[in-house]
Amino acid sequence: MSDTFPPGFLWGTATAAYQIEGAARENGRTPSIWDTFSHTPGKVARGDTGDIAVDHFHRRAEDVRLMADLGVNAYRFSVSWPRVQPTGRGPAIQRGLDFYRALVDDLLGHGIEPVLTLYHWDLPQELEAAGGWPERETAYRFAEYARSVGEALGDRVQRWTTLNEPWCSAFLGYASGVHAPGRTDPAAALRAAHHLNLGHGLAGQVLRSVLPADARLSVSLNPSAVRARTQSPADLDARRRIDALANRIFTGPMLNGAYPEDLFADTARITDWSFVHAADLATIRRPLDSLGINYYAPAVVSAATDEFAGRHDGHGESEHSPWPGADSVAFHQPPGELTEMGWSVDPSGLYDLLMRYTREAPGLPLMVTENGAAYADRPGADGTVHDPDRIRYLHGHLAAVRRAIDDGADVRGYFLWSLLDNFEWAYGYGKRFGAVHVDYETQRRTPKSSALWYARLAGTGVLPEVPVG
Ligand code: IFM
Repeated sequence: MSDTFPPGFLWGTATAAYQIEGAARENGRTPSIWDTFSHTPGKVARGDTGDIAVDHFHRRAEDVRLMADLGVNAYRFSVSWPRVQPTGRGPAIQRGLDFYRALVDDLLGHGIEPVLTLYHWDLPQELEAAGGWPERETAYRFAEYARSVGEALGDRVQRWTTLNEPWCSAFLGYASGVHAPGRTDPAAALRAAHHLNLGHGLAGQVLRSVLPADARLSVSLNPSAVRARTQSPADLDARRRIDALANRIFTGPMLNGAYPEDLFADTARITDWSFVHAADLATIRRPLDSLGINYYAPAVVSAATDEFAGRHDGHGESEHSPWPGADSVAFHQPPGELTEMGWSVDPSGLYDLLMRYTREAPGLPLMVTENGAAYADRPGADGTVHDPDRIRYLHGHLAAVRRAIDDGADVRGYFLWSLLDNFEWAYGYGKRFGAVHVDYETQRRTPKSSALWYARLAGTGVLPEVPVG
């Protein structure tokens, strides 16, 4: 296997607005569902919020210089919807757009390609008050917001992503409730999934009409590399159910213009899916220029026999399942090494997903838009931060990407999650995913050894060895 990546490969880092920006009440920004959720006692560990986060809003220039020093050639960030369109309707406010314009100009000035995500989970609270993603209207509001951002930044941003991980928005937000807005209504979660799909399609339509012809459109999914615990028919059926709810519910309409029939059957007791209008599917199936894949760990499932009953969750702690219609499925901890999130370290899941979408979406370039790991990193006495576990994690996953390329996958880029330690949603600041350490008291940034290792890779396109010790 070659350890050299193709020329032109994008080497990036990724972040999301609510996780890093802070400045939650500045320049006309209003609360998003995550502001409301994080300020609700008991929803986020230690009561952490994104009010200040890592103060990226004020440290933008420093953070871009940090990236330039690492030698990455791309940066994936998200736009905060309530910063540019505070009520979720009507004209965008210039002050909000100015921040992203300045960010993009800084990036371009350092030769770093901006990769813009429109929605990384921060729905304006006013839209949630009007019903949120379970309501069809939210998809139209999203398209209107996409138009404003497209018109404002289309002259300088070529790569556009509609949604980040719509599975999390729909099922962690509306079924298990571990994410904002914290609802626990399985029927609402399925409606939300459809309206996220519709929002993706409508926004894609609008973006194509306002962006230059060479703009590239994508979506970032977090498909589950789901495996059956045994090859028994019952365990294989458990796998099929989770595959439908995690993966095909999005790729079905987006890539093939149809929801899977087995999904309808599995969820028939929860909803009749009458909220899907006939014309929606053609809208959702928009030609994409690449498919973004976010990957951290595989899932192992079985039938929920008595022995395994109640292990319905794979994401966060809730008595409510994020898997509507899959009560008959149990989740298992795969054996082997775990990250600080309790997620297993298994690069073969990434390889499998890249090969799967190579087969299922022939001709569609792939991009690993998130991959990384949380570890309990602490500065040493000399102030440096050594994170050998993260280097091993990254090395293994990048080797899997390289192997997939050898085997025919058209992978065009890799984005390390994350540039900086940041607000890890319901876990607050307790989990550190950054290649750059952030001291949350002083906001001091210190590149960890993984950042320096990644810089060598970005600079040469050749996978460096894992340092010994
Ligand atoms: O921090 C998140 C990110 O916002 C979305 N993908 C997974 C990451 C790690 O949990």
